[in-house]
Amino acid sequence: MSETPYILGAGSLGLLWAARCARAGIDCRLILRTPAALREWQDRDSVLLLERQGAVESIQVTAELADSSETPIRRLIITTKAWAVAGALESIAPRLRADSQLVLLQNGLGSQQAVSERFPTQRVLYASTTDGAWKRAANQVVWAGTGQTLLGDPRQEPAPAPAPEWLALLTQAGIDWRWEREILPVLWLKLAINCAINPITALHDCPNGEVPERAGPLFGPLLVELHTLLASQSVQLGQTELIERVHAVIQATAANSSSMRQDVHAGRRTEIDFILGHACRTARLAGLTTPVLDALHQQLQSHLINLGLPPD
Ligand code: KPL
Repeated sequence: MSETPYILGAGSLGLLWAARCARAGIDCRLILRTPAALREWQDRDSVLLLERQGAVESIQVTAELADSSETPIRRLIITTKAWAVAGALESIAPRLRADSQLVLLQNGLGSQQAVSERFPTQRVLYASTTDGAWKRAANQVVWAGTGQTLLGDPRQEPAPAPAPEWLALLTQAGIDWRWEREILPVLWLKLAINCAINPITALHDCPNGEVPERAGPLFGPLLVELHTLLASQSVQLGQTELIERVHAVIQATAANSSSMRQDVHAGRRTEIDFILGHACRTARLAGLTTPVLDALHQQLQSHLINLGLPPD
């Protein structure tokens, strides 16, 4: 059976993982969205530039379109933005088989569950990564920081399943990853951290380090609401621990621009609906009252509309 991993989504993370796989000798394929993007890629001799601490490495990566061939795809890593997952997967769906396995690397929550529902026979894994990268050009990625990737299978029935063996390819690529028996609490915690940081950075156009000061007196109540939300989703974490985790991320990434601020700067659709939107909807369904979270969501939506960006 073909173990060739395909990477769907040529954003910063997709390029980074493609580069890391290819430089380790893994035969991976990058799936591009348009014929123009593929032509451009091939005009550059299929060379992907990986930049790290000022040094640039040229790596050959084969790219194709979803409908370039009928070869079945059995290992698919999806690295698109959360709002692009459904459309991107429809384009590749004819090449998936019942035994195909999908790895989802999106921010927030909501897009993952939609994929699990759309592809009920395939094994769909969820992941969360702290790998840092940004795209300098269509074929150039800057590797800003080595993080860790947590992967897991959200299906717990009939019993939590072990990691599939093909994930050893990630180890071969030098990707630091760990199998999580319960991946949903990991994604919920990441979502809570993103709810606390990303909207404030987008609203105030500030780096992560300025978040507590810019958020002002509502920051404490926001974290309390996020803790209540996590508790309603069976995430076992004390309130103080959540507050400490949020502040630790703010400190560790103080000089960074959050992904949402980067999206706004690039005039790109943000992942607001998969972060704040999902948090507010889940709070409603759980019967919680979250006035600070709701107000933040509305404020951010108005801000995005004023900038000419979609509010979802
Ligand atoms: O994940 C992030 C993001 O920007 O989306 C944080 C943790 C806020 C780091 O920037």
